[in-house]
Order: sequence, then C-alpha cells, then structure tokens
Amino acid sequence: MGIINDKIKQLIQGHEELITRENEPVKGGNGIFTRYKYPVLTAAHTPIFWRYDLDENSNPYLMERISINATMNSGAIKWNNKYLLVVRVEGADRKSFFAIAESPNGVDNFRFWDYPIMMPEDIVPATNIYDMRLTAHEDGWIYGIFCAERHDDTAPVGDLSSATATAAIARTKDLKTWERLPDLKTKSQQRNVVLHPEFVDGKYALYTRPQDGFIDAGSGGGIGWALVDDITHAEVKEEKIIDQRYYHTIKEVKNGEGPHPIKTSKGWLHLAHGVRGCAAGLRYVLYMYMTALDDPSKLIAAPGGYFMAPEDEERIGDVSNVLFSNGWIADEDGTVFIYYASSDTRMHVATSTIDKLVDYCMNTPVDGLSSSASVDTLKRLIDKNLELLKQQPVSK
Ligand code: BGC
Ligand code: BMA
Repeated sequence: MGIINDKIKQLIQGHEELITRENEPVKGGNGIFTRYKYPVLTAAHTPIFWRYDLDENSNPYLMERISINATMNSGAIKWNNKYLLVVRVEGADRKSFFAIAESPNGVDNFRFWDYPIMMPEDIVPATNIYDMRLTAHEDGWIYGIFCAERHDDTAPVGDLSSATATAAIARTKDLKTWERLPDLKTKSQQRNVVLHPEFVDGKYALYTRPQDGFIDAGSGGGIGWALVDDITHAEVKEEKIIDQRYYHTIKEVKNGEGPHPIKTSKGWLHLAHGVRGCAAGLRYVLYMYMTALDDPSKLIAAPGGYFMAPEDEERIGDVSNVLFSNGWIADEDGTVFIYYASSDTRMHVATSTIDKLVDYCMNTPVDGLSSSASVDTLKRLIDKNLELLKQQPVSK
C-alpha cells in the first residue's frame, strides 16, 4: 500500500482552490462581447493525479512524472445541462490528446473527467491529433472532426518536419466511447474541417479548408464547402470556396472555420480564424460571418476586420499572437459562450448573445479593401454622429 503524505494533500488542496476559483466578467469592452478575468483552463488545471505519482514510496521528491504543457483549442457542447469542452491537452512531449472538462455554468469550475479520451486509431495511425470540432448532428450522433497529423514519408531523408494534415472523423453517443470512422478522403491536405449540424439536400455537409501543403494554404482560396454522401466513407468530390481570403485583410494568408455555425432566425452565424503574416510570424485573430438559412454555403454578411484579437496575457505563449476558437455554446436564453485559446497555451471564455452577434454581423461595415474605402466608411459615421450631437449636445 502506498503512502499519501501531507505535502501531497496540500498539492491536491491547492489544485482544488485553483479550479474552483470564481471567474469574473471584465467591465468595459466594446459592447460586442465580454471577456473574463481568468482563463477557464490552463495546464495547471489538469488533475494532480495525471501529473504526479501520489505514492510517497515511489515518488519521494514529489516530482511531476508526466508534465502537461498546455490546454488549448477546445471543442464545446452543452451536455446534460453541463458545459463541456473537449480540450486539446498537450503534454511536455508535444503530443496532443483529447480530454473532457466540465463546468456547471460555462465560465468557471471546469473539472477534467478522470481519464482522457481513448481515441481509436484509423488504419494508418497518426502521430498527433488536435483541434476537435464537435457537432451534435440531426442523424443522432455526436461527431468529432479533428486534425490527424503524420510524418510525410515522401519527404527527403533527414527532413523530419514535413507532415500531412488530414481530417479525422469519430462519433459517439455518450462522449465516452468513440467510434472512429475512416479519415476524410480529399484531393488536398485539410485542417479545420467542420461538420454542419443538419443534412443539406439529404447529405452531410462539411466546411473544409483545402491547402497546398502542411502549412501553406496556397491556392486553397479559403473556407470551403462540400457535400458528402456517406459519412462512414467520407469523400470530398467537389468543393467550393464560400469565404475567400483577400490581400491585405486579417485573412490574407489563411482562414479556417471555427466551431459549427449557430442557427439563428436571420441566418447561420459563423466564427472563424484569419491569419496574416508579419515580422513577428503569423498573427491569428477571430472573425465572424453569416450564411443564408436556406443555403448555408451562401454568404449574407461579412463584417470587416477581426471580431477578437489577442490582448495582454493572451498575446504570449508557445505560439504567440494567436487566438483560435473551435468551440462555442449557444444557450437556450440566447447567451453565447465563446471558448477560445490564446497563443496555443490556455483556454478562455467570452460571452455575448445571439442577438448581439447577429447585429454585429449585419451592421459592422464590410472591409472595403483599401485605406480610402475605410476612410469613406468612417466619414459617413462621423457625419451622422456629429449631426446628432449638434442637435442633442452631450454635456462634458
Ligand atoms: C501543430 C498545430 C499547428 C500546425 C501548423 C502542428 O504540428 O500541432 O498546432 O497548427 O502544426 O503550424
Ligand atoms: C494552426 C491551428 C492550431 C493552432 C495554430 C497556431 O494551424 O490548426 O492548431 O492554434 O495553428 O499554432
């Protein structure tokens, strides 16, 4: 029988304090969403019993035996009245795996389930898996589509970095036992593949992100759309681009669908990430767009610029200057919990409402694609406001 000593007890109590800490909305902001003071998950939130051997006999120095590096890019779903994240947990060994963390209110008290997800492999095992999008589909299954990364064996000898990115597909009814389906067959590599929650023309519909190479989106063009006959042998035969990349925008270099879109009375509400290059490397921001209810591949609103960009602590981490989101939850009362990771390191929440996000999409000016167009747009708002202020002056 092992021994649990006082130091171990303190470690467990300190962890309990961290994960039960109350979160607070940050006051102020831009009226579109509310940030929260603390990240909802960090590496330190993972269970003590994942990281330490709790037996004094076999771990006399009380050292971590398995270190966790980060908790990031999480899928999200409301399940039995709880807010669940399928977290991309990354070990110190750079391997990612999925684990579920559950909260009673969506903003704090996230607690990991005892075991990570034991994800079955496809025929060709992957080296790394990450960034799951969850979709409770109208066919009755919950699907998880994620990226499976493998070394590219066609690379020259000695090139240990070339890799391939493929969309892996798994499904479950209870989030515990997962059935792995064959990886998505496509002409190009794929990351950021997301399953639309409803059938479209009787078929499964996927948001895709065709790319030329492992990193390079190249001729891929942007976020794609493809209909699939059989999800158990999913193959993209035809793909069209529904949200394009453009020169000198926040999505010049790459973009990708975030979580699956939310259905609203005005259309499908989408959250995505856009990437541009700069001297400091790639900058990842979040942006939104909307598509038509009767045709989820038809763009109906494209607010210009980013919706959220890294701020303060969010800017810094393993891969700095990155916000990434692949999970959100729309509650029955219209609240939207946006789960986003900062700098491939930690998870945060921001809240808004469906009405506000639709208003944001419909009424934020589109990107006019040049400085003079931006100034024209700005001038129109200034004209309108100064007229209003002339008629109804506000005392200073
Ligand atoms: C990393 C991902 C990253 C991708 C492209 C992968 O090896 O795990 O986080 O998005 O490379 O840079
Ligand atoms: C990507 C994504 C994410 C990651 C980002 C920044 O390509 O798929 O996994 O957050 O790079 O490293």
